[in-house]
Amino acid sequence: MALKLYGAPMSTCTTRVTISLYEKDLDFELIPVDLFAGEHKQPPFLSKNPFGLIPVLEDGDDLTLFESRAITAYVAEKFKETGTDLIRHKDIKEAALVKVWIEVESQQYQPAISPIVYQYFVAPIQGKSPDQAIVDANVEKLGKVLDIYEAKLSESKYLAGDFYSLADLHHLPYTYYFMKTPCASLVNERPHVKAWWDDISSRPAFKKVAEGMIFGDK
Ligand code: GS8
Repeated sequence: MALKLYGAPMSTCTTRVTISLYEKDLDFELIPVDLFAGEHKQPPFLSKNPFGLIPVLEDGDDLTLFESRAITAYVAEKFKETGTDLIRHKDIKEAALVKVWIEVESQQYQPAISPIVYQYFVAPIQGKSPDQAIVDANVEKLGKVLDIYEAKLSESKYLAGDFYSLADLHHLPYTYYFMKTPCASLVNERPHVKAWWDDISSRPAFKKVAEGMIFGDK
């Protein structure tokens, strides 16, 4: 098979890519990388990503990519005529707005939400309880970001406009885990953010991926 994805079904960065592949109705092979055994820090995997992180996508024998957002951009561009148009390739202004909100997710949203998800999902696996100071600081940070989302989503159905795109898709993995934490009210109490979340998380491509998003006993 031409497309090989190295990763793990419960990993947020891996699922960011698998959702994009399902939106495009593509066949691919998911090759599991055993993080607990440290497989990603061993030479065979390091030759694919020298930073020792999943996911990695191989397209044929001559292209190896890492960084989940760069991979989804490649998938969306290479297969732009197939499945959902995730980059608005026919309209340069819409395409630019997609890029803006892709940056917002990576620069504003992820830095605030990921420490919260980490404290509730990863710390317990390491035998620790969630650090409330870290949770509180990031809840405050995320709340401010979500106030901006609430205003934006009261003007358009999705982040970059009235169309679903990579900008929305990139939010799915972390928000999915976040909604299982005691902090989910941050989304639920903002009506436009909540309606957006209900919409994007009910897409068939995501539902398929969410089945494998089981972290520890949650
Ligand atoms: C981050 C990759 C990453 O942190 C991306 O691909 O978007 N910016 C990169 N991968 C994590 C799993 S994320 O679910 C990983 O490989 N962690 C293993 C480790 O840190 O040892």
